[in-house]
Amino acid sequence: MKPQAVVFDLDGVITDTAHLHFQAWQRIAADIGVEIDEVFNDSLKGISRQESLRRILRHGGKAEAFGEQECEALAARKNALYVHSLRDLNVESILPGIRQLLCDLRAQQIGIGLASVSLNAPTILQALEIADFFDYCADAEQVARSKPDPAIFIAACRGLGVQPEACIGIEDAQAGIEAINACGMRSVGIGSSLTGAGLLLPTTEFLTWPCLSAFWQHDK
Ligand code: B16
Ligand code: MG
Repeated sequence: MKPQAVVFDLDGVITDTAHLHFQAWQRIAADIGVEIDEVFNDSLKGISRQESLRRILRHGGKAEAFGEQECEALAARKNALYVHSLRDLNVESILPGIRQLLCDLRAQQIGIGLASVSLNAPTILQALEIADFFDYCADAEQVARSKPDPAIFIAACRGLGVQPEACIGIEDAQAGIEAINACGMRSVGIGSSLTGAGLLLPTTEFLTWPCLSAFWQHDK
């Protein structure tokens, strides 16, 4: 027995752009008198751009300080900084083990999907030169609710033409693990501080096809 598909999160699973998001948000936050640190940044992982801004404003006691248009302008400035910082991304920016896993999944004829809330996901996959591996990438623009809502994972499974129960989802964020579990997929967490993952691996180096296959069969 094999899973019919594996659905990947992007940031933190395929490549590590969390520090680039952080640097961009830190600049924007500083401009409006809000201080954020790496610990706070952890709570933004897997969270959409607009929701991240709302959390930053709340964190700085400025939840009501900006109108809708000003928020859109702040988010657009953050994105411009972030996109600029992506210029150095290349094939070497793929996290350890991921390329091999994509090759093995393909050899096993297992569907490969993406469930990232990043609107920059297509650009990033192209820069990493792995876009062709993906059978379906859920479009974050069409998903109104951020993780932990399962909508983005459900959209990925639907696009792949498989039931969530027949799939594995891989995430590095707590909100993402909750999203995977909520739609009945089997969850694999990357990191040390996640709760509720069906399988927890310290880094992507441990994320291999034999490991996923054993998890699937053991958990069945
Ligand atoms: P963008 P993921 C998420 O990616 C990031 O973890 C999160 O920090 C970011 O705010 C979000 O993408 C939106 O990204 O501003 O590029 O649309 O983990 O879902 O792959
Ligand atoms: Mg992530």
